[in-house]
Amino acid sequence: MTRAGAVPWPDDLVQQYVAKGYWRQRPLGALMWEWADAYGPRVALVDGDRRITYRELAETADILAEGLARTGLKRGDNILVQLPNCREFIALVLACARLGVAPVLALPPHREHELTYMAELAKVSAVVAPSNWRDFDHQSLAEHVARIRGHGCRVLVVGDTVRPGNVDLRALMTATGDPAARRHRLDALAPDASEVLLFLLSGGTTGLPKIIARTHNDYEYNARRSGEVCGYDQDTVYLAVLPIAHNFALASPGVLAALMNGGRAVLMPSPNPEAAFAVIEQERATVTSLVPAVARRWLDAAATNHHDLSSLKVVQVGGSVLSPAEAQSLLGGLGGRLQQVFGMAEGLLNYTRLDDPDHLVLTTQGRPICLDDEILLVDDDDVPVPPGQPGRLLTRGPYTPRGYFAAPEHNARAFTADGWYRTGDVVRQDGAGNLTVEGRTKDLINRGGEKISADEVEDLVRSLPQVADVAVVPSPHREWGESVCACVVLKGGQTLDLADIQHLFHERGVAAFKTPELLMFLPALPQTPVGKIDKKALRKLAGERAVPARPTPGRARPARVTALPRP
Ligand code: OOB
Repeated sequence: MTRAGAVPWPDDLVQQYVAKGYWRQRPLGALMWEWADAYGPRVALVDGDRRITYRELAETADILAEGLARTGLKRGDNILVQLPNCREFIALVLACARLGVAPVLALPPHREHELTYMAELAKVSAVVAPSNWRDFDHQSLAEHVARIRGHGCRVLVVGDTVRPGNVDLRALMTATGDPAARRHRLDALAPDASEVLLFLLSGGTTGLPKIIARTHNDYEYNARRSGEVCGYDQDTVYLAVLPIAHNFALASPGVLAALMNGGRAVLMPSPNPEAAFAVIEQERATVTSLVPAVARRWLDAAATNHHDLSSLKVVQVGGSVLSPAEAQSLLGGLGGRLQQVFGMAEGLLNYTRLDDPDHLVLTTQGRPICLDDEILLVDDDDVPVPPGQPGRLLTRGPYTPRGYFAAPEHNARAFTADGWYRTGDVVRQDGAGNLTVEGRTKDLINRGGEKISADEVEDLVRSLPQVADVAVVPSPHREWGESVCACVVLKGGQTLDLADIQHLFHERGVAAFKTPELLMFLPALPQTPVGKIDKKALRKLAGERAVPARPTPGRARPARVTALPRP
């Protein structure tokens, strides 16, 4: 069964990937029981004071799978999942894998704007959300999204106050009955490994985010091979502080590889350093993954830290640029060995290796995990650049899908005719294959690892009646690396401030992290000789007006408004 909208790999490559052992042709739900059979009584997941063994996890996932089936979900269905890092998240992904139901992994900060779009794009049959999270009523939002989606879309809630009409997900996780019989019944429902396991969200380059269908085969390899490269074994204790809805924390190598190897995944709801340090000490965490923005916070906090972090063997950093100077301070700063990671929800993963010399760990973002990851660096005309020169990175491989889900027009631009994915990153490759990220051509803002499409923000700002034209560019930010800067041309006699934009974004239900933090007024947007908006010039202007770090993330933003003289 293939989902309409998922783009398959060419047949000859499918055969090759299977023959080479990349694709195991086993659905993840079956592998889950392999892990449970091998490591049954060992602790698989830690979530607060809850410790869940491999056997409990597999049995719970099975119980939940049958519970989901009772709500009407079946093989081939998609569901929208918006959960923070918690045990229910993992149990749900595994339960879905058992049934051939594919979760679309939304992020906790997403709101109506993103969720309604994804629900429709993936034609979901249910929305799963916490009842409340960080003072936000997700249950009401999920109800709203399900109503707009229609088609009998159900609401499944994780939390203590599940309203009538909605399904209590935790109630679906308890049942009596013979686990072996249940396992047998579910084995009979197993999907094919070539089917979609889950959907990851792309930062996207134009408009609203695209979703990426990852199959059982390719995503299992993504996690398994990452685990091999990163030395995962039974002693691995992976601390998940970044959202596990992201590929990085979920499967690069993340939670999934910890589970595959008989290790342990410790789930935390936020990357707050004080809380994380206490948990590292308590759980003797051996590895964690951070974005540079979080790594910087951890380094600051480490100066006054009294917790024992000596168990940390590896600190992975990826998701956005880490300068060599920052990498240097991370080499010993948090105890563990630094490992740079350059990855993407679209597939290709690069890691510096644990035995690489320091100079590679400091100056490169590593090399691909698979011999069959194809790397091509090209110029603006798609002509390969000479070795050692920076170029636009194109890639293909056994865990890089050949297109976004249900996005044929976008795919025509984002992929070449012969299936290369245009990453939008500009990189250099050394003789040994190591990549260094030098920049990007895609029009987005990378705010602390969260990717924000300039286009999407521009469309929203342009809808304000005061705005004649707008271009959105990154502005350097001490804390996030980049922040969103809106360069606005006002209509005659109009005024605007950041509060107006914030109000609009709030009204439209846009994830807060996309809201511009810096506003610049221009008499006209600068243009390139061919008449395109000159974003390079705007980035330079925005760069001269860096936003200071905010004391409390997510709270009031500093209203930095800059009026520029007429050029
Ligand atoms: C990870 O995945 P995404 O999908 O959120 O973002 C991918 C993009 C890359 O194309 C690149 O532009 C940027 O994020 N990026 C980096 C980077 N790692 C990712 N830019 C510079 N240096 C790096 N080390 O971000 C992701 C997925 C799996 C593992 C790690 C990161």
